[in-house]
Amino acid sequence: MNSFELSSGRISEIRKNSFFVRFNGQELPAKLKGSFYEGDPEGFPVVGDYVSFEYNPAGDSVITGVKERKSLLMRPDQSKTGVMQYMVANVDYVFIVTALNEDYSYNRVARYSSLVQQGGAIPVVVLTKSDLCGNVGRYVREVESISENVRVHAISAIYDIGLDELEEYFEPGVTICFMGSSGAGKSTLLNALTGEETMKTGAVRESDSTGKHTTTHRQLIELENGVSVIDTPGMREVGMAGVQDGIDDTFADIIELESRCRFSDCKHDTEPGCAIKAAIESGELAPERLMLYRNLSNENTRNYAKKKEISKWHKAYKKYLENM
Ligand SMILES: Nc1nc2c(ncn2[C@@H]2O[C@H](COP(=O)(O)OP(=O)(O)OP(=O)(O)O)[C@@H](O)[C@H]2O)c(=O)[nH]1
Ligand SMILES: [Mg+2]
Repeated sequence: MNSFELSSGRISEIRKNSFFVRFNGQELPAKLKGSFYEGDPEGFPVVGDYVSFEYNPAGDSVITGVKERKSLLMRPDQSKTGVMQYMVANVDYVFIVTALNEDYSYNRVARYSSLVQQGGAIPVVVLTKSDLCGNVGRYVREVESISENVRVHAISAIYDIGLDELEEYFEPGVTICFMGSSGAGKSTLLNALTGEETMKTGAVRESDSTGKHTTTHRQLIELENGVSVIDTPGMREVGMAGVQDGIDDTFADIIELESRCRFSDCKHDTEPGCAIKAAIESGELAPERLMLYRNLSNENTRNYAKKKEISKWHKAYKKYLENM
């Protein structure tokens, strides 16, 4: 390839403002073309993006464009400013990795499932450390009860239990992203599945079973079988913002029931002909699932309002600067 020829590759890693582009089995260091900084933050490349770039054999190549995305996962910034953080793109499956100890949370699985479906990927809950749990079946059933759109597998990476169930996802051309809390066993699972020490792993604190952020940045690895995997650092919080469709997909049965209420604006309170109340009475719908659906939706609406407020403020400030 000649220097400065336009090629296309895939973003494998981002460290501060240094980008790495995977091209022909190499990782090329790259920078962004200046115009990216004037555009929308959503247009910035993230790990997993396919990009066009000008090759520079002697130094940084220059990323000139981002190709259309098949999926894009995002979450609200942790500092609760209402700004979105774009995480990974072009992922087919997200392994929502949750350990079968104090890490396990019904609520968090629903949150991950919502953001994954919002982004256009398929959520697969992987319950790890099954060797430490005496009642694996109970947790599998509980995850299954959260959403009919979520798949679930219980595994032990250390004792090689259940790993064969995950093979069906490893089809050539597929991209799988591993997400979950620090210490949940994402990197250990990745190593077990690839049969080599691809990622560093770390011990967890005994006091609360959580990890110490052994993996510090997102990284895309291309395996020999043509599958790409993305390991990510542990996430502490999964806030809800801009993911109402994803929440509705997770709780698709509730949306379906609502459509059967006699009144289209039914509050499921005292209205006659309420399908939600009838489903709770018959035991078809668990009241705690309805509560979870409402809580996640309310949080999503609150954060969205905050985001709009910030963008209004941003625009006003820009106008003020322009008129100075
Ligand atoms: N008993 C048991 N321990 C496991 C299993 N999988 C992982 N571990 C242990 O859990 C600890 C954390 O594993 P990691 O793979 O580093 O966790 P991680 O999710 O990658 O954590 P971060 O990189 O910090 O986000 C390590 O001590 C692993 O040996 C398992 O299936 N069973
Ligand atoms: Mg890790």
